[in-house]
Amino acid sequence: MSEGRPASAVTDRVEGLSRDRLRELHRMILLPRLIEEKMLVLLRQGKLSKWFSGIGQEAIAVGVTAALEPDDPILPMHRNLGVFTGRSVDLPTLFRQLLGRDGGFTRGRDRTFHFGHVEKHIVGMISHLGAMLPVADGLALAARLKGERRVVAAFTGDGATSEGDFHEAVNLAAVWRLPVLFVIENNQYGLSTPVSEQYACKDLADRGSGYGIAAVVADGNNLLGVYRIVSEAAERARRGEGPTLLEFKTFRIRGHEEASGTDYVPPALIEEWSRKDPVVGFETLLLNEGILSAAEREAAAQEIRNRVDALVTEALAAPEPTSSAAAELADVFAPSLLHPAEPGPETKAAAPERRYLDAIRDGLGVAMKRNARVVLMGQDIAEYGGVFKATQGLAEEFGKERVRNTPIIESGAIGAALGLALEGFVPMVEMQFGDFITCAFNQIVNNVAKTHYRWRARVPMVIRVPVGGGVGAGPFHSQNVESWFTGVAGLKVVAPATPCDAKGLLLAAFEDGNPVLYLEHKLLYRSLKGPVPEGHYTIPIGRAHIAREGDAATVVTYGVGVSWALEEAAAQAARGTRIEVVDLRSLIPWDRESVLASVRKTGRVLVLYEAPLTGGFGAELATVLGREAFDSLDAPVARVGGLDTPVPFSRRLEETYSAKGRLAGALEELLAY
Ligand SMILES: Cc1ncc(C[n+]2csc(CCOP(=O)(O)OP(=O)(O)O)c2C)c(N)n1
Repeated sequence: MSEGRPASAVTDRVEGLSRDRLRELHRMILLPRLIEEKMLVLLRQGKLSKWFSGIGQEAIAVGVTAALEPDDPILPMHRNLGVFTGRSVDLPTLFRQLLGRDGGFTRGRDRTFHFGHVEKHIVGMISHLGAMLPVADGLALAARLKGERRVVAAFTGDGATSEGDFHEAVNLAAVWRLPVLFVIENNQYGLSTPVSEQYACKDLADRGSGYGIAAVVADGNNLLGVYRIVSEAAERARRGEGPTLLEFKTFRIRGHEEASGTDYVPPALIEEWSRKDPVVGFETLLLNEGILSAAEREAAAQEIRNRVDALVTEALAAPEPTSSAAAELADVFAPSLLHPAEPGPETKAAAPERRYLDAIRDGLGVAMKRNARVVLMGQDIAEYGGVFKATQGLAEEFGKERVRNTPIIESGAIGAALGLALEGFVPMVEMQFGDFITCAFNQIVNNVAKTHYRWRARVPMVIRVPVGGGVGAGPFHSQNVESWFTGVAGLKVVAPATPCDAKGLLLAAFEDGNPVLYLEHKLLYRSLKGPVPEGHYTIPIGRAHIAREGDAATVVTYGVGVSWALEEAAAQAARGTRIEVVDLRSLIPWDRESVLASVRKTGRVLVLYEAPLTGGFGAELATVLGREAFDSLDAPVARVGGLDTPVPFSRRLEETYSAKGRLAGALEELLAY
């Protein structure tokens, strides 16, 4: 800055930027400031419920947005209004969104900046800190796979750098040399916690060398400095030189959110940083350089204030959002893209016998051949073929760009898959064991599952989850995870019980165009064989299958439960009792009609599942059947599940745990009722 320069001095360029560009930048930084000032007034008037202020930090959001190309994806956080205004999102819609009115970007489904904007290449945040950082990796990978030179910028606060997702995302970007700029807005507080209680390194940028990537620490209140540094990092990324960790030092002048105040912040710090206000600093530079006059500055501010007032008036006049249950439910999933292509009985009869595991591998190969946008990710899935060998040979056949070993990350892999999905890819993530899906829980239930409902972006994704016990693998390699997810709106859940369904449901999951949890049973991998038609076919998601016909009672089950039920039905048949076995195949959505028809026919039903009894998915089935089939029932709905304990390691103990051992007795009881 050339302070003290005579006002008459006129410069054509500052830091290589033309007068017009500098004046444009001035409006870009002024607009979010003046909108925020208005928001604070509305807050005091009770017309706005909550506001996270970015006042004093605008140079970062504006500098990043201005330095990137319009089609470079940006993932802003809660103080980054400048990204939205910088990308010129439709302001009337934005104001209705900010003020929670009808006609906002999420139509009342989520708050303030929690939305993405496909045309503006903005992927909005969820509340959970850190969660968008691995998504940036996926967006960057998508750009690379498409051969585009786009760069992705992901924002994070200093506090959120303590989250696991931050580390997984930066490490993944480093290992894959992805064009991502991780932009840390270090405003020195995470809610009330000062940075001295958040991390122990001097600068967060120091971590860059630990990840093996470039890192820069710089003044975040200097708009032109931010602009230059981001431009340079973006150029490096476009040249294929990988990600950069950018730490911009700034300060949160106001409270964490307006209601919480700043009592815990030393006043001297606020005073010190108020003197470094980025808007005032930039204006002073422009005035000193003769780029802008005081009168022009005032005129620009007045014009923006008037516009903001009008936008607020218009938004506040809009009604509160309304909807119907049907409309809300309709947006949980994107319309399915699946065109059913079920194999006919002759095809099935002529099909070669294959193991369940081979059917899965076959399905993966067919999916990859049919759609070049299918990308597989997971631990040890490339040359090694996965711990169960479900992906064996695929890296050789389709290349390592599409069959990707990830570091040992679950959350990061799902986040990256979300980024790929948003760019039109169809990612599949293999959980090495279903149990490890807990490490990806947040990404799945909060990020992946809710995206379509919130802002209608399609998320095609398959998460393969090797589940179940019976293999002596103990409490951390044997669990059934379905009930952790079936209560989460936005996820489809399938659980094939046969090799034919394993392939057909997998292909359906790839083609559905929504997130699908595909629960494959480890015990069945090598123990179950059956006909598997060659080539492409699908089994419709949401349709049950009568695995054995009968009239005395119905067993409704899925996954390994189908094998158990068929075994028991065969034993009953030998005694002259015909048990009907309904294989659910899909849990979400589940086929109420077929199950109810069976139960109404037999008048007795037992719901069987491998997971612990209490709170299992079968409890949902039992409730619905108990009510809907009440008039046809000759006995109360029976339910058999695992013991309410962790899955024990010893095989003997696991037999005690397993629902299998209690099935015969429960069925006898049901028949005798
Ligand atoms: C996973 C998670 N934990 C806690 C919170 C609650 N929370 C919201 S913002 C915030 C502070 C964030 O600090 P920082 O990342 O530095 O960003 P800043 O608010 O300072 O911009 C906290 C703790 C959250 N949203 N998500």
